[in-house]
Amino acid sequence: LSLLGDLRRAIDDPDQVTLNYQPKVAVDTGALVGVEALARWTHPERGPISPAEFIPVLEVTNLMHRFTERVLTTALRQTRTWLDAGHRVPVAVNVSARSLLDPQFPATVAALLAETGVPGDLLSIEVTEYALMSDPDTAIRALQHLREAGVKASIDDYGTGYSSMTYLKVLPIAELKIDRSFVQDLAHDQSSRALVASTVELGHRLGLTVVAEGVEDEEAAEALREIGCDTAQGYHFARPLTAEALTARLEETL
Ligand code: G
Ligand code: G
Ligand code: MN
Ligand code: NA
Repeated sequence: LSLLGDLRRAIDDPDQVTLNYQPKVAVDTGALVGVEALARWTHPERGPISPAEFIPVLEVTNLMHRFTERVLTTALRQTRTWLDAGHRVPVAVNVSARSLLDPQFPATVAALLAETGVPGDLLSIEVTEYALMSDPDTAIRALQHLREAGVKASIDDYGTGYSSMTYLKVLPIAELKIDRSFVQDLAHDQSSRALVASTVELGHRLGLTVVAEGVEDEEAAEALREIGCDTAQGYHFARPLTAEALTARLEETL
């Protein structure tokens, strides 16, 4: 039983690898400000396999590049479909360290934007602190190239990795995404609240947008409003949705 062999065959199969889209909303109005694309793999015999299980397998092989390209292609085609239907939906794609540090990555992104005709400012990438810190010079160069194409970068799971003031100073990023471990108990835990409030202030002072992920209840949403966080994402607002379900929501709010 080889997960990697199965993955190699699954990557280009639209029945096996699909994307869900989880809404990101403005904390003050609840309006949709974008979506995060999340990969889903339905194995023909084993059923659904979580990205938490298969991404680490891909990450140690060059197959990761093909997978990232597949996810970007699917996400940008969907963004194009929404644009054609009159919906401007910024999409965020998770990009692993291996893909971000691939010297071809910025050119691949630029080519996919050109091919789909999606404006670069409708795409952002979510990268972890680990991806940024493992080879900061290469990461900075990649982020600068992407920025020239209008593509913004977000630090995912912020606060759980190698948080360093040095990289906040030098990295061309646009957004901090506070890890859900700090958001889930925000309303009841004074330390979490202090950490989230000071991260929001730090982000704002650096000119960054701050997103809270893992917002699961109204109490956390209310605390984020009091703190002045910009954007929220989590089951309280919406679960990751199929493209069809997200389209239905977009049509509802017209
Ligand atoms: O969607 P879910 O919570 O199961 O995702 C689990 C983990 O997998 C998260 O850390 C998420 O960032 C990651 N993930 C989901 N989709 C992708 C993807 O397309 N590429 C990469 N690199 N990671 C992904
Ligand atoms: O690492 P990353 O932030 O990309 O992970 C996103 C993951 O978080 C996805 O697997 C998604 O399914 C999950 N997720 C999204 N909203 C919530 C939430 O409110 N609570 C929890 N526990 N997980 C969430
Ligand atoms: Mn993410
Ligand atoms: Na995250």
